[in-house]
Amino acid sequence: MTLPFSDRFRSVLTSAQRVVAFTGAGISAESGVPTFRGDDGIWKKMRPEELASMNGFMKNPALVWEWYQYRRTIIGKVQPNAGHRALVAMESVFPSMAIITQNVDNLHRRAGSTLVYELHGNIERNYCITCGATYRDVEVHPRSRSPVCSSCGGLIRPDVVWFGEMLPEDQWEAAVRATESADLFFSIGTSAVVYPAASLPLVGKRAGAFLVEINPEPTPLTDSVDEFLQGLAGMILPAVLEVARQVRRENFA
Ligand code: BV8
Repeated sequence: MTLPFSDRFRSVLTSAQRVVAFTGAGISAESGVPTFRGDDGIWKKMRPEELASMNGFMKNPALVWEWYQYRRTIIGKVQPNAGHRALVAMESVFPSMAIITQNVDNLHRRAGSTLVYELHGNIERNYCITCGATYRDVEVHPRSRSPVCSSCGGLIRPDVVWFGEMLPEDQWEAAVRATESADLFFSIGTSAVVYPAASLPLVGKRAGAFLVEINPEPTPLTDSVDEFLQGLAGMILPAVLEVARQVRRENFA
């Protein structure tokens, strides 16, 4: 697939040294994982505050567990797609490549990406809200409110960041450092509305990165980017990879 990339973008692909790919639910859509806010979005039916907040969890832990088990079932059946795989291949094209993801589906790691910062946690991990004991797989019994901790009897919750909760400090600080030193920053498959994660693209641009957005539709970020590649990540990222290999081969031949 040949795309009309601008000369500026081609020149940046030729010289880029430190690349960041900031991703949202859209990069997993072609794997079959529903997004949050799209037409098929999982938040079309339920209010996010009910499902992705501590208040919502304490009010109805069974409903929140039902939602996360539903998402775990979907994620357990899907595979990384061509978009995830192109980002893995870019690790051998650019000297430094970091993934900063808002996704909790672990698909970047399963695809083989080696440097992944998870800003909103990981759906494969759980912990006890009382003693902090961590759990991988938990059994959710239909009639129980929530799985409970075998050590202290506290409620177990998914290890994801809910609304009103701080992002994991180590992941956030490392993501900001990578963003501030990037010379090429991709914002891929995100509606760019959830903060503080959504502040990263402009932090990168202000620090000097060439800012590229990949999305089938415009977002609040689109007017500020240097290159808007309108389309599906699974189509566009392999094309970006191909052009990057070609221009760097020509340039370093
Ligand atoms: C916090 C749980 C601080 C995990 C989620 C300003 C500063 C700081 C905070 C705020 C602020 N303003 C408001 C806030 C509060 C809030 C917030 O941002 N609210 C928004 C909605 C207004 N932020 C928070 O609460 C954060 N915490 O700030 O704490 C604090 C705390 C205490 C005291 C003081 C301060 C926590 C945010 C994390 C919330 N957790 N989910 C889970 O279950 O997954 S949010 C949820 O949205 C997911 O995590 C998801 O990752 C995130 C972003 O969504 P997207 O990934 O962008 O997905 P979406 O469906 O929206 O868009 C998909 C896009 O893909 C679309 O554009 C579509 O066109 C595109 N697409 C579709 N198909 C494709 C595609 N693109 C490419 N290819 C395709 N094939």
